[in-house]
Amino acid sequence: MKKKKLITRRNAIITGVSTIGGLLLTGCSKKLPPTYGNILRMGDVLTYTAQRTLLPGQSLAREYQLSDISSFPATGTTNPAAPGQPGYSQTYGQLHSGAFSDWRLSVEGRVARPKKYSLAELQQFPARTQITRHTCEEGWTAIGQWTGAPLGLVLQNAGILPSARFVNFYAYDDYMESIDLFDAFHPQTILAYGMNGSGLPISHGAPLRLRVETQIGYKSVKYLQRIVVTDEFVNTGDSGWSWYVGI
Ligand SMILES: Nc1nc2c(c(=O)[nH]1)N[C@H]1C(S)=C(S)[C@@H](COP(=O)(O)O)O[C@H]1N2
Ligand SMILES: [Mo]
Repeated sequence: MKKKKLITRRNAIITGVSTIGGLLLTGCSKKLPPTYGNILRMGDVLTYTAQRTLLPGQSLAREYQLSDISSFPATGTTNPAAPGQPGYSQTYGQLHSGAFSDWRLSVEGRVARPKKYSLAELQQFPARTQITRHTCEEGWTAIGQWTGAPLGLVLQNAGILPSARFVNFYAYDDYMESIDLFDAFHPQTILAYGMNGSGLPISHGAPLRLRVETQIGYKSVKYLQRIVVTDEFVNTGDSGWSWYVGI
């Protein structure tokens, strides 16, 4: 019987480690994270390098069946419309009072056509629905169904420029995260307005959240306000969390 070669997480990390030397020698910076050299973010080098080496194509995260959908806790900010709650935003409160009809997603930075998209406009992009497992750094996972516009299509619509390298996401609760273009154009990276067949509830990021299925839960920014495309890495590494957290 032929032995199947398993790519385990451990193997992946080992491969990553042995590759780093090679990458450094050849000066190939494409496979090093932008946080390279930051001692507090050394873990990025392992996960980023391992993933970029082992998954050169756009491998999909596992998708599940409707019957696999589980209960889904809401964490971090769960209601920016509520005064006194963590992440409260008066602007968000007003938008929520108006059923988000005045809400717009601004797409700006290194794009030829900066734009403010309404929810209706985002819903006109060919929608993608996916049932995936969310993994939180706090140690829980949950399976949910997400529907939204592929981020890559929206970026193309705004005319992403050749110099673009990172996509930064800003939320109403002052939360911020960024991803590189490899993850931004991943087919499962979507701007989600639907969850489990309904509109996105407030607790899960209404009216629009990011879903990055190739990375850990904190990359999936809720309550989106602004997307800024940059040609330089914007380091907001004060949270203590790694920038790159592939799963
Ligand atoms: N704007 C915003 N996005 C956020 C957070 C947050 O506090 N604010 N928490 C993150 C974390 S740590 C996780 S695990 C998920 C939680 O998503 P959920 O509340 O829908 O389960 O959202 C991520 N996105
Ligand atoms: Mo999380």
